[in-house]
Formats: sequence, C-alpha cells, structure tokens
Amino acid sequence: MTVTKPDKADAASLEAIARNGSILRRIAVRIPTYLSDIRENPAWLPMFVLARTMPARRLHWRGAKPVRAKKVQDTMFAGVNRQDVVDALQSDGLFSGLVLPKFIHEEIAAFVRCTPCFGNFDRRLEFMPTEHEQAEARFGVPLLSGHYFERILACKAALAIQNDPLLTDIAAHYLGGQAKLITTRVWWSFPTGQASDADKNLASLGKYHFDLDDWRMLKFFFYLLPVDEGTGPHVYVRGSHKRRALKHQLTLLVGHPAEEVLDVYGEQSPVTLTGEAGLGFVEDPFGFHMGTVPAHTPRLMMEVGFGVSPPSRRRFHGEPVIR
Ligand SMILES: O=C(O)CCC(=O)C(=O)O
Repeated sequence: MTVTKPDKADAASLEAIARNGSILRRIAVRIPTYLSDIRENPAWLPMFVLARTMPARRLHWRGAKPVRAKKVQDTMFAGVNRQDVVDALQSDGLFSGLVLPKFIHEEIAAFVRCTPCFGNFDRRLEFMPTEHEQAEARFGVPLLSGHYFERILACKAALAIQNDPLLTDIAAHYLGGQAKLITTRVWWSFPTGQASDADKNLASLGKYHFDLDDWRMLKFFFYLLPVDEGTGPHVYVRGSHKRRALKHQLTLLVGHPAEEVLDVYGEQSPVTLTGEAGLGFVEDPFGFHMGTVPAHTPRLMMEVGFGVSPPSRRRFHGEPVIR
C-alpha cells in the first residue's frame, strides 16, 4: 500500500475543518446557558441579538436616567474622585486605580483558602484551592478555574466591597439612574496543563470577547493577591467600548483572536493590568477584554458587576449551565 503525503491544499482544508470544529464547540458550550437565560427572562433574547449593534446600543443609552450628584460617605476607597472614574470610563472604557484596604483583601484571601471551590464552574468538581494538583489527579481533568458562587456571601469583607457606596455611585453616574447590582463573584484561575478550548471559553480566558449580559454594564474587578505577567493578568482594549467594526457587531462568536481584534482597534490599545494585592479597576465590558491563563501562579479575583435590567439569579454568581 502506498501512503501519499497530503499536499498543501489538503493540509489547508484539514486546518479549516479543525478550526470550524473548534468554533462550533466554542458556540455549543454556551448554548445551554443561553437557553436557560431565555427561559428565565424572555427579554434577554432581544437584548442578546440587538445589544451588539451600535445603533440599538445608542438608542438604549439615550434612556439612561440622569442622577443627582451627592457626597459619598463611608466608602473604603477614600481619595477616589467619582468624576475622574466616569470620565475615564467614557473615553477609554477603563479606569484603574481603586485600592482595597489591606484588611479587606486579606480577609477575603483567608476566607477562600479554607473554603472549597467548584472547578471549571461545575458543582460536581468541588475541591480545596490549596489542593488544586491533587484535585486534578482525583477528577482526572485540568482545573482551570475554581468558583465560590453564593459561598462568597458568607464573607463579610466581600459584602463590604459589594455594598460600597462609591461603586454604586460610579455605576449610577456611568449607566444612569437605573443602575443595579447584577453580579458578585470570586474565583481562582489556575495554571494548568491542557485546558480545553471549551473550558477556556467558559472561563473567558485567552480570547478577546465582549459581554452581552445586559444592555449597559460596568464591571469592577479586584485582585486579591498580587498579579504579574505570569499570574494571568486581565487585558482590556482601550476605546473598543464605543466603536465597533461591523463584523464585530454581527458576530455570533464570543472569543476573537488577538490579531483580529488589534487590527481593528490598534496595536497600542490593549492595557495589561498587573499589580499588587488589592488593585481594583473598573471597565465597560462591551469593550473587548479577556483574562489570560496563568503561567505559574494562581490568580484570585473578585468581580462586582452593575447593569440596568433585573439580575438573573444564576448569573449573579457567574454560573453557566453545564451539561
Ligand atoms: O478572568 C478575567 O480576567 C476575565 C473575566 C471576564 O472576561 C469577564 O468577567 O467577562
């Protein structure tokens, strides 16, 4: 029997088949979550279809209710000027420079170290974060993330961030008077061998994407341990929240490769956020952003999100539907 080597054209079509297969797997992994979103709130579907297009978004932003400026008291972020944050959000989609008091991020880090988390968003994969390697061996799968879901509400320091009046005030001045709390979550991203594309996609890691959980959104992120280049820093594409190439308005894909995004929004536009434990930043998540897979150190992150529609109970803690 003679075995013929595939020529260049065959190799290209095999590559295209593999790429399409991976794209389909990436779409398929989110479908159960989307179906559940529609069942829970039928208004989610028109939002999901239309909120990616600039004309529909502009129309929706017109409905933002003006809010009266008032003095914010009892915030843990003393010295941060709300208007500076809102101005940066409007121009860049990102403001970095919120700093958590030491006792707050230390209390959350201590709480999560002795609380079991759920691997890859799956409640069947429960493990102690300090035993990540053993858990991978026990379950026989790479564990890319560990989420706390509602368990984080038992941590007083996390609740103090969630309820901080400055965050609510910034959200109201950026999103309008309809702003409401829609997410609170804390999770680990772990360095791991061979995470699948589907797991990376669910964990929003490694590919630029924009969020479509609501018409208008704002996400505050806090690093609860130091984050350097090897700890899976968050990356945000400055300015991409207010302009959008047509192909990115009509796309069904959640994740987009870096070259494709930076070709449109500029090589200089991504900001990689590294910093000490306690660093906080806030972004308009309609702008392209991503987490990166940690190379050597686990990352511990908190998110407090605001939107303008009633929050979904499941999404409040960032939980997708896993099959
Ligand atoms: O883990 C990260 O840094 C990314 C999180 C993210 O993309 C999101 O919450 O939409």
